[in-house]
Amino acid sequence: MQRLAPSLRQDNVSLDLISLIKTILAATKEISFRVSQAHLSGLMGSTLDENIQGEVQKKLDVVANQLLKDVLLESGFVKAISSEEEDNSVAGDEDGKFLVSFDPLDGSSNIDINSLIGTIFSIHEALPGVEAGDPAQFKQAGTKQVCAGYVLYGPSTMLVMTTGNGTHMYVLDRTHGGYLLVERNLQIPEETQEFAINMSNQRFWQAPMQNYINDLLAGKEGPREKNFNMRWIAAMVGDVHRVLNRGGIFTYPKDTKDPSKAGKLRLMYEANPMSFLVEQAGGLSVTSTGRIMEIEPTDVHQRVEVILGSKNEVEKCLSYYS
Ligand code: AFP
Repeated sequence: MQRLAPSLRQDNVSLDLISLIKTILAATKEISFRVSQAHLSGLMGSTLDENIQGEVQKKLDVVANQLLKDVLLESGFVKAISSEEEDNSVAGDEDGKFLVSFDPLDGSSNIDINSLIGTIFSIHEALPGVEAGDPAQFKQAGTKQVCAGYVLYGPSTMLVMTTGNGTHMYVLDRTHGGYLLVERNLQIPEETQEFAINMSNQRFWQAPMQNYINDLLAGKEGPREKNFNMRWIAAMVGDVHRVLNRGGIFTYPKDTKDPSKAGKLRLMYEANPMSFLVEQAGGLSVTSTGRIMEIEPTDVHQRVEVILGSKNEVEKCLSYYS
């Protein structure tokens, strides 16, 4: 099985970007270890703090964030970072070539039940002429990402990553401590009979999403003339991993549950990196009005509605909005 660096060189990834990716992955190996030991080392449960999104931070959120922040800011490759757990973007090296946005532990409500969680990251090139401390660095669309990926802390620790040459999957081999390539060029099947949505929000959705889901639920006897299955992991990283591996549609639509949030998921460190991975695997990733990766960001913590997965099913869902 191929090791990480040769697989990236095969895709003509620059040495600087390879070094940055290795830096991120060094932190994920430590996070993977800390997650596995959390019960034994007093890292379960919540802190007394909230992040800027008003969510209570888990102890592991804080540890994972600090690990990533420290290695990235010390690396010399990074001009600035933004994280779900940081109020604002954080300046790094003025000469750093890259910007990294990350969700250190996605799905943190799963921590306490030993269920799927993961780290999501997105890399852009830094803007020359814009200072490291200036949040305007991050006002770059998802189409400008040079790398995106996630590490899933499940039964295996898995890396799924793209640098724009397909979406590849790796497994952390604990015998030598590195990630090994297990599948090149994941391809999402165009058709599916599986959907993922938090059904408890049904009454808050807009009419088109209500109608679409009602038709899926009607099964063989309904207009879709086939039965659909439903899955919800409550960690985007786990749901997208399933979609990348066996197809499906995943959505967190706009709802009126909390008028201050247009959608729940965050553009910069959830929706954009997942969109890059999904598109590179032949799927679609959109809002009800357009491609997610074309959104010009206005804020590092901005939220967005997300509909992604198997191409034909995403198009079908969109047809309910037109
Ligand atoms: P955290 O990163 O704060 O744990 O949020 C996880 C998440 O944003 C996303 O990964 C899930 O798809 C979604 O929340 C789950 O939302 P519900 O709590 O509504 O099921």
